[in-house]
Amino acid sequence: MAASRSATAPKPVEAFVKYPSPPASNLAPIPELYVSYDSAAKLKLEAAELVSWDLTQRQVCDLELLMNGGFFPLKGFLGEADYDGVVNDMRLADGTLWPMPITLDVSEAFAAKVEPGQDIALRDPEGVILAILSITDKWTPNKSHEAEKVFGADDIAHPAVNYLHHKAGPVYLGGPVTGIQAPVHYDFRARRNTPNELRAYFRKLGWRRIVAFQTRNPLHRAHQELTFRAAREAQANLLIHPSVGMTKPGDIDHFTRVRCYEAVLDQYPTSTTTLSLLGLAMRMGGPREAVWHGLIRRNHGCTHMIVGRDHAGPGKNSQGKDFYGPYDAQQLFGSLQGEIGVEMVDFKQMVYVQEKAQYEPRDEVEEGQTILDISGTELRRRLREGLEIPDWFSFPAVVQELRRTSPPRSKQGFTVFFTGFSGSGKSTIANALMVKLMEMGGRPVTLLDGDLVRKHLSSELGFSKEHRDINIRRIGYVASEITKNGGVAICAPIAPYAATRRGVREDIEAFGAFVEVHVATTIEECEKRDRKGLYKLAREGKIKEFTGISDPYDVPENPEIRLDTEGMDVDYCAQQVILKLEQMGLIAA
Ligand code: PPS
Repeated sequence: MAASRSATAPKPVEAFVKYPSPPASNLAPIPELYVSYDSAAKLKLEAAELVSWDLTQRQVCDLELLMNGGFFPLKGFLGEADYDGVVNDMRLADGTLWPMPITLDVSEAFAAKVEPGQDIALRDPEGVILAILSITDKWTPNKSHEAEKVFGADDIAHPAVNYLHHKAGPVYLGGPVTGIQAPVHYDFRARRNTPNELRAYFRKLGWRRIVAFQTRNPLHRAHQELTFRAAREAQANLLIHPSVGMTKPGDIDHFTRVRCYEAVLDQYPTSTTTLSLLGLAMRMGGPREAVWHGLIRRNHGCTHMIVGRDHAGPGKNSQGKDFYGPYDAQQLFGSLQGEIGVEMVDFKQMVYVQEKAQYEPRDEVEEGQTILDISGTELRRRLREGLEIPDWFSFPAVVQELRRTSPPRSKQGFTVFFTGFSGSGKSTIANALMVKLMEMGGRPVTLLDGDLVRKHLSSELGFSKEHRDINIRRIGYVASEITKNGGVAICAPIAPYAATRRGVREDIEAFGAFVEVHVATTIEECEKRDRKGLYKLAREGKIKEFTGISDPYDVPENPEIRLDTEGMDVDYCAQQVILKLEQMGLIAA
């Protein structure tokens, strides 16, 4: 049983003072939850004795903003009464506006080990102790209700709802946090600022009016025009404040984005513009998220915030319709801006007017003028296929950065995943394919053959469902790393379970194409060939759990290719795969 810190050390004052409202001026320091440097060293030793929770990536982001005042007035992860208020009415139990539940979700097994009244250590994924949570509440939330109220629908097409149901643990712990140290970031350190660092910077430069621009995308010309106009309209200095914690799955990674921001920074007047990175884990919660962003920007010393079209939009729901109206966020923000403490600078979508060779808000374009626009999806398609991205749309330096990390498909990594019975011909065709791809050159090719993997990676595994799944997930992991780094992975296991194959597909498609090849040789033909004599042994019961004889095989429903090998030579089969790769744009014609 873990010791309770309250029994051994006084609670640090900073974490428990009630701060009813933000400082009167946007330039005064905002309260943080960190203890002093000396107390931190002492507390760390005590915390090492406590039961500890290893924070997820999202929880690290949330904790950092809790500790540095970015989530002021929160003093920790929400307890149940505050959670109920936030979920149902966007308000903490004392009535303060707060639209987003900031909760510490944990597993059932961990929850069973701790009780309210107990202190636990919060560690980052490397095991570094960042904070102590003094648990006041432990409860099992109704996640569907949370999804409905906070995100407007219990629909897993919404990234945050998907996260809630599939990634977040089932039990929430709440209570005040005592900050020991900030999470360490090794990237773009000079560009990361706490709310108090930004406030001090604004103070130093004499900036009293600051308009924040929140973004999760690279800046193109439309954004530049929007930010220029916003700064002019608000007569304010500009803070480009991109979220670099977690954004929408599938977004351009923050490393690329920050290089893009840096590339366009010299387009802005240095004396009135600055760039700072915000380690926020976004939820894509549209209107509620906009209000949340406003509070966070207020805490960072901003007086204004730009709210454009479809702010923090999650995309389409499972019926193919938008989750929120394009200007819902502006409406909600506008109705609450007095309480948020930040004035909204609202904009309609900016579009390029060809005749005027300039950007304008869509609602200001005169009739008969030609509007040009490139959507995010279209931009990704052009990058993928190596097509032109016009100058009116973006800056050459930005396009160059994007092309570096999003090369056309013919230069990206991919995985060819053969599946089929033992003796179906998977390995032979996979080998032929490997040689053909090596002959073409261009990318490194790795063959992860079933037998070889079992020898080198999975030698301790047998053929139970559990072991087969572990084996395939290992292959999938290695293939996803190869794909991520621009290589070709050719896998050739039996992989009898559709659900496991689907999981591997999802892992790999995050980095490149997944080409499933069903080697559809019938079990009768495989048994007739019986090249390794295994079918005979399986029939005699000397090999157990033999796929197709005494173990199941889920026939792939929609593979990219189905190869019928009977009567076909290996070369022909490998060539069919090459043709498919060409058709998918994975190898240059
Ligand atoms: S799995 O299900 O994907 O993990 O199987 P895999 O790693 O591809 O291993 C299949 C090879 O192991 C040999 N073997 C068996 N196969 C199926 N069932 C049982 N019980 C079994 N025992 C041994 C067999 O030679 C398979 O090789 P291939 O290359 O498929 O013929």
